[in-house]
Amino acid sequence: MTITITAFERSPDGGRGLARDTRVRWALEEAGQPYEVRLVSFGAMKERAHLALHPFGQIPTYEEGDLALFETGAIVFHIAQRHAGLLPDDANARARAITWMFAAVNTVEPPILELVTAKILEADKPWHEERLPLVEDRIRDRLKQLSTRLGDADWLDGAFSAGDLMMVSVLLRLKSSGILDEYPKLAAYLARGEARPAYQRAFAAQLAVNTARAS
Ligand SMILES: N[C@@H](CCC(=O)N[C@@H](CS)C(=O)NCC(=O)O)C(=O)O
Repeated sequence: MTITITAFERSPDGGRGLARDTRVRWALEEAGQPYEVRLVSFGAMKERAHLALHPFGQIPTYEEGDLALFETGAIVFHIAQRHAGLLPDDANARARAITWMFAAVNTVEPPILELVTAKILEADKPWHEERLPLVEDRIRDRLKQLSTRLGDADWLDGAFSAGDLMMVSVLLRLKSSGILDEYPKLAAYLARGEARPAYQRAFAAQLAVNTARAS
């Protein structure tokens, strides 16, 4: 059955791989599943046809036969459940990998998104300079804890899993901030994720869309 995902017609990041279709592409690449991409403009995302797929008018979405999904956590989980390579067979290890998926989107991603909001949407506010360090410190709290748990391991719980895929995807947004460099174990973890051939293919695919649009 054909899998179709949606992605930005033109990503605001210009192809740095930060738009969330990249994590879905990555999961599909890890699972060895071919997929098609329907590009949507910001306008089209808010129109009825797309809202039927995604109630919040965002990307990515995932369609496979009668099934339509939104939310990258749910999409990656669905892919990981249906195909080998992203979740361990052992029931307890599988539950722990799923826990890391939730931790990525529910505990680590929120303060990182706050930083994006602070930098992009609040830069002109009189309290911006005062607020920024507070937001950054909240991220540091999480990174310190995450780094301690990771320790010297390659991945969060044994072999690479969908939990790592989501966590690396979330941390990628910090790359340009310099904050990650304060946590060398996490910087190395991120680099390991980025070095995976499946990630490389996913990144190249989204970059091709964005550079084709730009030229
Ligand atoms: N929690 C959602 C977030 C989706 C999301 O924020 N998508 C962004 C692109 S990465 C988007 O479509 N932004 C445009 C908008 O909100 O209008 C998920 O993980 O899928």
